[in-house]
Order: sequence, then structure tokens, then C-alpha cells
Amino acid sequence: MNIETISCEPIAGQKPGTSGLRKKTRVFMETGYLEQFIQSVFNAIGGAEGKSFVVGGDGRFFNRKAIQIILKMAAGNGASKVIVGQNGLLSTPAASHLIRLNKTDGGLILSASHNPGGIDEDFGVKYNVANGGPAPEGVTESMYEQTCSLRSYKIADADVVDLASIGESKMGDMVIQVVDPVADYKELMASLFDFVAIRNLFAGGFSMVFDAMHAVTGPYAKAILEGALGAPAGTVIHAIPSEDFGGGHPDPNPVWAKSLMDLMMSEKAPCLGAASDGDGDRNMIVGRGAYVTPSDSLALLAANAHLAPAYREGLAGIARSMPTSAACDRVAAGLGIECYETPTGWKFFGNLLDAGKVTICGEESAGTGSDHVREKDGLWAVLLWLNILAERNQPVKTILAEHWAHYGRDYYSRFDYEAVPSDAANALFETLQGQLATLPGQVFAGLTVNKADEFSYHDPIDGSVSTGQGLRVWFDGGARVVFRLSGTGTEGATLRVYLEQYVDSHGDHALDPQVALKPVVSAMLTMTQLEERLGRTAPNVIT
Ligand code: VG1
Ligand code: CO
Repeated sequence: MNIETISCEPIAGQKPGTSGLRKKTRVFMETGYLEQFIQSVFNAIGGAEGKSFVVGGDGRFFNRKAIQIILKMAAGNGASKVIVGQNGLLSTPAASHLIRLNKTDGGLILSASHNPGGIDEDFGVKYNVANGGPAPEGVTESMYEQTCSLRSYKIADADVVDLASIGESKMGDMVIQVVDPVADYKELMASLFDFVAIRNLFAGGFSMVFDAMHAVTGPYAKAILEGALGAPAGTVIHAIPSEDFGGGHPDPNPVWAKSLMDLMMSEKAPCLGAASDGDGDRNMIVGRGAYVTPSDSLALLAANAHLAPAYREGLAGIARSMPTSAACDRVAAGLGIECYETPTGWKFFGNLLDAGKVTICGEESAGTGSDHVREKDGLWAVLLWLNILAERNQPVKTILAEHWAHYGRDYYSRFDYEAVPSDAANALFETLQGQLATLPGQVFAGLTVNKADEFSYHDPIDGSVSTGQGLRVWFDGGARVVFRLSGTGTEGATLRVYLEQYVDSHGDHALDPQVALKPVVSAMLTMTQLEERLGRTAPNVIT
């Protein structure tokens, strides 16, 4: 087999963000763009020689072509083996599991997650390390350094690989193993949950709609919910992954999964509604007439996890990303276990999970997961909910109400100001950064600031420090506002504003969150002059 070494000039801007490198698909399709990033990944991990990898993606436009390129580059760089999902498909959690199960050196996941797909939309590449989790910051930094000085890449001159048939083949000396994307993952889920109890739940007439949003979870949800668990055919909707996610936005939240939300708030609502994102790591949970915010879902799962076989012994600890609400902190306090606060992005949970400090982790952005893999896992969260519902035999709405009656409610909402000019977003952010020290004691729209800071994370396991992880402002009366600039967008800047108001166990838990948060929103707008500075009168997306 002939291996070519292609000379190149470094490409600017190949800096991985919160979750890998994301760009417009057409950018990834430019000559050498993907190749140079992949070569930089290989260089950053000390070369691919003799190493094994898992490769797969969420099926979006360019997925299969990208995989063919990656296979030729892995062979060109001397890799020993690549495990690929059939037809190039692997959900992010399934890829994480395959890395761990097969003890590969790492994996490449092709996805821009919840961003839309298609030739004019987004594409992305993420590298996961041997524990199955996203590359930690040190590794992503050295990938970026490599991209800045890359002068050549290696690629094998080989034929297109048949990804449709399961089985083994060779490209030169490199073994290519095409695997069923679902089988091992399904087995893992069956080992964690009481499938008999969930089967009985469905057999007893429990109804559910799972919206796979035309993305990668479709085949997984079909095989597990309708197959192994006996849910009626048609429970999983939009189950066939399409290259542009049916023209939609595969982000499981009340805005982008609106038809599911409408159904769940109607007379015809089934007992449970759920959805997942492009690459299958996010989830949305909604009961009949009761949307469960991701922060509440994390808290509820933590409080009830012992009802599922894998977590019967209890949890070692809980971790949440900083902007996630404090609902799970209250559960941790109740259970007498530690709650860790990490920066946004799943890569920060890896060390805590590896060290056995935490069992369950979550983010306000619809990500929940546990130590079974090293990624957030959409279907896992849905199955844990089903296991809990099978044991508790109560509607979601009642479970939520009982939870709040015990712990109090953390009203929560996120405002996203998308695609704003980077200059305006940065200026607003920097101004606020400069004001942090003088904010305490000041009153905005009737609310008094009692603390303000910029979040830095000191990893308790490896001692690394990550600075600049978001601005936090607390107000008297249990309110908090967090500001972050998104690290997954592909156009301009996206400012995320996270709003939270705690109401204790005796308070009113039945308010519309936007009503409960009105005073905090007013204080935030007055404090930042956000509308004038960004030229926006409202956020693009409210979740
Ligand atoms: C967003 C979310 C973050 C999540 C990340 C990747 O990042 O806020 O919580 O980990 O997406 O999720 P950012 O930097 O845009 O806020 V996924 O489902 O894209 O892998
Ligand atoms: Co995702």
C-alpha cells in the first residue's frame, strides 16, 4: 500500500471549543481542512503508530466521506486497528463505550451535536481519549498548537471501505472492523437497569413518545425501547437518521422539540415524552403537562438512582457544570455526599469519574450521564427515568412536585443571544468582568448583589487550573445569574445568560419559570445594559 505525504500550510482557527472542532460543513470540505486537523490530532497524541481507535459519527452530511478520509489517514499514520460503526454511525455515548470495552487508545467522533446538519450547516470532529471521554484541555491545546505549525500529513492510497457490511477487512496492515453500532450499547444498558420492570411497565399500558429528531439515537431507541422493552411500535418517532436531521435542529429542548412539547401539554399526551440530540448525548424529559428542566432532571435522577440496579449501593458523589442549577447540590447535601462544580463541557467530569469521586454528572444543557461511560448519555437518562417510573408508579408531575416539596424549587431558565457580533459580545463581557469587584452591595431593579466572581476550576484530581469559565453574580434572596460565551457556535458569538431563583420547600412551586424569574431578568438587564449593547430586544432561544 502506497502512503503519500502531502505538504501543506498551517490553517488558522482550528481551535477545539467546548466539544471538539466545529465549523461550517463547507469549511470542513475544503481541500486538506479535515486532513490537517486529523493529522494534528494524531501528532498531539504522539502519533497513531500501532494504536487503535473507534470511529463513527451522527450520520450528518459529510459523515461517511469524512470517515473514509480518516481511515486512510489512520492507515497512513500506521494505526493498527480502527473499529467503525456500521454505515459510519455511532452515538457519542456508544462510541465512548466501545473505546472502553475494546480498550482502544482513543476515538474520533464526527458530529456537531445539536447544531443543524447539511452542506450549509455544521460539521464537527471530537477526539476522545482512552478512558472514553473527551480529550482534556491539555490535549486539545496541543492539537491546536499542532494545527498552527503543520507542514504535511500522511494518507494511504487505498480503496473506499465498505461500511455497510459488518465484519473485518484490512487496509494495508491496519485492521478495519465494522460493528453493529447498537449491540454493545444495548447490552450495557441491560446491565444497568431493570429491563423486566420496565417491560412490565409498558405491558401495563404505560405510554411514551421518544423523538429521535431524525438523528443518531433512532436505531438505539428502536432496538431498546420497542425491541428489548416491548414498547409499542411507533413509540420512537423520527427514528431514521438523516443527513440534515429532516431539515430540523436536533436539539432536545422545548424550543426545537416543540411538536413533542405541544403533544405533552395536550389532552392526548402519553405518560412520558423524551427526545435526544444529533449525536445522542443530550436528552429532554417531559411528563404529561410537566416539563422537567435538565437541572431538575439531574437532581431527581440523583435522588432516585438507587431504584435502578446499577446504583442500588448509592452514589459516590455528584458533579454538575457551574451554570447548572443548585438543585442537585441540595440532593447531595441530603444524601451526605459531595457535589462538585466543574466548568461547562463533559471533559471536566472525566477525572472525577475515573477517580471514583462521582457516579452521576449533569449539565443544564440537557446532558446527564454516569460512570458507565465518559460522555453524557441521552438514552441512558431516559432509561433511568423509566426505571424510576416503574418503581415509583407515579406520574412525572407528582414526582416533580414531591421533590420540590422536599428540597424546594430552583426556578431556572437560559437565555441565548445567538450570532451576535463578536465585538459587541466581548465588550459586554469584558465590561462586566471589570465591574465584578464593585458589584456587591449595588442594587439593580430592586435586587441587591451579594457576591460576584469569575469562575476558575481547580481540578481536585490532577491539580490543573482552568480560568475564565464564566461570570457569576448572586443576589440577596437566592437568585443567581451566570454569563458565558458559547464554545460550540460557528457564527459570530453566542452569549448565554443562565438565570436561577431558589424558592424553599414552603414556597410556591407552581409558577411559570418566566414569571418566577422576572425580577432576576430585570436585574440582569439593568446591570448589563444588554439590550442596548447587543442591539437585541429578546434572546433568540429561551430554554
Ligand atoms: C454547549 C453546552 C454545554 C455542552 C456543549 C456540548 O456548550 O452549553 O453544556 O457540554 O454544548 O454539548 P457551549 O460552549 O456552546 O455553551 V453537545 O451535545 O454539543 O456535545
Ligand atoms: Co450532543
